[in-house]
Amino acid sequence: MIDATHADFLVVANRLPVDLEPDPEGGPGTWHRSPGGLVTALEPILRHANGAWVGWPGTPDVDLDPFIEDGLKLHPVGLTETEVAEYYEGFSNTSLWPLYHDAVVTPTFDRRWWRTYVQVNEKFAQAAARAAAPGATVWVHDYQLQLVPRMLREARPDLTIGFFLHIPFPPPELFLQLPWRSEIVQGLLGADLVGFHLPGGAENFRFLTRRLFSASRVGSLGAVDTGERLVRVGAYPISIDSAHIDEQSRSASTQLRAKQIRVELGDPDIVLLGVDRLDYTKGIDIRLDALRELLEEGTLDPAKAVMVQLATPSRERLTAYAQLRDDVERQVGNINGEFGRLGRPVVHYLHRPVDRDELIAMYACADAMLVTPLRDGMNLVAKEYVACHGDGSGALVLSEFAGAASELRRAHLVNPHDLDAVKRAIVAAVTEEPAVAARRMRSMHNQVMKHDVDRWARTFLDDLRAG
Ligand code: GDG
Repeated sequence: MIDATHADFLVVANRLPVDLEPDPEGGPGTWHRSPGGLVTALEPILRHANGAWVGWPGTPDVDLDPFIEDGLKLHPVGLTETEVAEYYEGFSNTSLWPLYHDAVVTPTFDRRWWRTYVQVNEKFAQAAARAAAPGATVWVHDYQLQLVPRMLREARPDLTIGFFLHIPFPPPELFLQLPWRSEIVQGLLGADLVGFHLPGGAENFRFLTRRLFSASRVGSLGAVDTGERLVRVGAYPISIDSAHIDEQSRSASTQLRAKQIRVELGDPDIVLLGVDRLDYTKGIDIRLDALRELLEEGTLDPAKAVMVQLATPSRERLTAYAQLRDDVERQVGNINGEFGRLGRPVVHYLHRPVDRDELIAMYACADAMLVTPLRDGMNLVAKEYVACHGDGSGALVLSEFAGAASELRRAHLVNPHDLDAVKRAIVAAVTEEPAVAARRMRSMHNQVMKHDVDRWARTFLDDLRAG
């Protein structure tokens, strides 16, 4: 058991940075670090600043005391099976997730889910209030916890509170559909600094504070005046651990594995790659449609081009996700049925996570990366691919509707709703003159190397503390 009252810096996120693997014998289970950019970026800050992390351990109905894992202080928030179903799968992922992604799937609004969302946000706020030292800095993350800033401020007015949204903040006309729109905006206004990936999200939020609370007026430096306090609002595009990925991609073992992967794929001339959580916002179906048409019309030769699609399982209990899996797998089956040969499928589809080293080797191997979301807050996959191509090889096809498009301007940018444009972009990516392609890639690589996740975290926290 650790002293739960003394963290000077606190991260509050839906998930802890560890996963509990249950023991089949009924024992206490074992913890595994869940790799991710956020943990990588925040770990050194947590260690040096006497930090702690508040989050759900990922398994329902377990009640755990605060504990230390690999030197990180962790404060688990226990959730019941019903809370997971209503707060996480329901309100977070069936109401907010589709609404914030342009309603590409119709959001469902359910009053019971909302009540559970309020109740669970209260649990997180109370856990944070218990864990924070006097005057501590607290950084709350993402759409599952938008009420926490206000709840925490009410409990602990001494704290400095930041909030960062990892997904897009939607245009006001969509956001205003939400029956609890005022409560959400009020919740966020409990923070001292509210951060979004892009200036557009920050602007949407500022507009809503004026529209919903006419007393608010916009102050200087992008701040909102609530009448009681100034809340700063800004854009902080997240990034990756660029130096580490760059170095790993150049290592002899990665280069060797990348060559092996190409051989395992049948030594094709062209390797196309997609890497996504299996999510309906990611446009996996769009790139498969584009591939199919390019094969049908003979622009791509199935004997020379393959596509690898890594689709990591995600939110599998939700109907929209189960439906998407069926649709994508049918598309893959159709393409392979029509254009594959014995031992030579055109689409190599994996529906399971691969380990980090293998993923980096896949990036290094691919001639073109296809990132075609209908809407995406940032999309780290695009940046990871670019970080793996410091030698100027490769090409990136990137949706204009991914946040990453605002930084990776030299990608083959495309409107994912325009199938012909997606096809043209794929063809351009695999046929461009190598010297021109290398200039594009090097310029994007410079951008990603300069703007890494450490810079993102430090900029946000410096601004938060400067207020
Ligand atoms: C949300 C926002 C925003 C994927 N498959 C495997 C694997 N991954 C890793 C990737 C990447 C991460 O997962 C996915 O990040 P994205 O940014 O692409 O997408 P979301 O999961 O939707 O993230 C997004 C992000 O938050 C951060 O703010 O950019 O817009 O939607 O790092 O590499 N990693 C491993 N095996 C896999 O099979 N090891």
